[in-house]
Amino acid sequence: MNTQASSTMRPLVLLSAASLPCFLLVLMLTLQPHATQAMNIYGITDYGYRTVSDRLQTLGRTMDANKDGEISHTELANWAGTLGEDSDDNDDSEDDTCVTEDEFVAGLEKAGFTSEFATNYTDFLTQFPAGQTGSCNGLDTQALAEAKDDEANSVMDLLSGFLQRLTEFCELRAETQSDGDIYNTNTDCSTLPIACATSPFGCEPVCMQYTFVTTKDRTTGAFSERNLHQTSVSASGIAPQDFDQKLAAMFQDKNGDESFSREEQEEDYRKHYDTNSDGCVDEAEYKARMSTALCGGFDFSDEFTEAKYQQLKSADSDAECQGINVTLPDGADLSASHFTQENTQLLISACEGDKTLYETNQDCKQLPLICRVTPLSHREALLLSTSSRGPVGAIISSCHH
Ligand SMILES: [Ca+2]
Ligand SMILES: [Ca+2]
Ligand SMILES: [Ca+2]
Ligand SMILES: [Ca+2]
Repeated sequence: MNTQASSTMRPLVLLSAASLPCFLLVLMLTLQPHATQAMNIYGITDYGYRTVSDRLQTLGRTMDANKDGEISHTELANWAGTLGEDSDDNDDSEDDTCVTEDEFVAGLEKAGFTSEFATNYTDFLTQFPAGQTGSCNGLDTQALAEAKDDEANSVMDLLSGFLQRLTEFCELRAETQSDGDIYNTNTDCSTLPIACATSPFGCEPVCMQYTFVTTKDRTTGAFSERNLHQTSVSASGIAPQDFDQKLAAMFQDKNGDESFSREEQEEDYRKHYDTNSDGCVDEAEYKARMSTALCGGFDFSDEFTEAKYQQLKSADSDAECQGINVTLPDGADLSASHFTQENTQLLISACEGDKTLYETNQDCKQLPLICRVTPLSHREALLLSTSSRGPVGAIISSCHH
C-alpha cells in the first residue's frame, strides 16, 4: 500500500471506526434519565478526549505550536511551562521555571490521561539533558529553551514514546494483577487496543509490536487479533482484494527487473515484517503482515498464511531464529513466474487439502475463477489481456501444471 493512499484514508478510518458505536451509546445515555452531561461513555469526566488516541493526538497538536510536525525544545519548554496551571499542586505560582513531577502529573490529567499512567511516566521530564539543572528537581524549562541546539523530535516519535510506556504500563499491571483488571478500570489501558489498531498509531512499530507480539497470547475480548482485524477491515471499508492482486503487491521488485532478488526480499522482510528488528520474522510478525488488513497488510486468509509460513520458516529446530531469518542464503532470487506459480500452487494444495475451504476461505473461493479460463468468461479476457504483464498472467500457466 502506498503511503499516499493510507494517509488520505486516515480521517475516514477514524470517523467510521468511532462514530457508529459511539452514536448508539451516546443515544442510549441520552435516553437514560440519570445520565449526567459531565460523564462520557467510559464513565469518566468528559474532557472531550474519548480515547487515549484522541488524547495523544491532542497532546501532539498542543506541543507542536508551529505545526511543522516536529516538537523543538523551545516548544517543549513552552508546553511544559503551562503544566500545573490551575491545579491544586501549582508549584509555579511564583512563576518559577521548574516543572516538578506533581505539575507534570496534573498537566497530563488535565489533558485527559489517568493519574496512574501519568504518575508512572514522570521520568519523561528527565529525558531532556538540557533541561536538567541542579536547582530544579524535574525539568528546567528555561535551561531547556536556552540550550544552544534547539533539537527537535518528530511529533510521532514523541507520542510513540508515550505509547511505548503505556503498553508497558498496562501489560505489567495486567500481568501482576496488582490492582485487578487494569484494562477495565483504567481508560488509558481500556482504549489502548483500539488506539493501536487504528490510524494514526496502528502502523507505528510500537503498536504493531503491542498488538501482534506482546498481546498475541490473549484470545478474548478486545485483544483478539481476529477482532482487531475485523475492526480494521470494517473501519477501512476496503473489500478484500483479489488474490492475484495481493500476490502482485507481495512481489516487491523495486528495480523492475522482473526478479524479486535476495536483496529485495531481505529489505522487504526488514521493512515490513520484522517489527521488533531482531533479524527474525516470527509467526506473529508474519501474520501481522500477511493476514491482516492493517498497515498495508495483505489480508490473505489464515490458511494460506499458515501454509506460506510453514514453507518459509527455519527447518532447523536448533536455529536461533525459529521463524524466517531476515538474512537469506545465496540463490534466493525469485523470478516473477516462479514466484506466482509457487504461491498459486501453495494455495491449490491448501484448498485441495480441505475442500470445504472453497466455500469458506476468501482465497480458495477465488481459485476456480483464477484458474478457469473459458473462451466466454470475462475473467479470461481480463487474464489474457494482462498475461504479458508478469505475475498475473503467470497464474494461468500455474493452474495448468
Ligand atoms: Ca514545531
Ligand atoms: Ca514549578
Ligand atoms: Ca528486482
Ligand atoms: Ca522479529
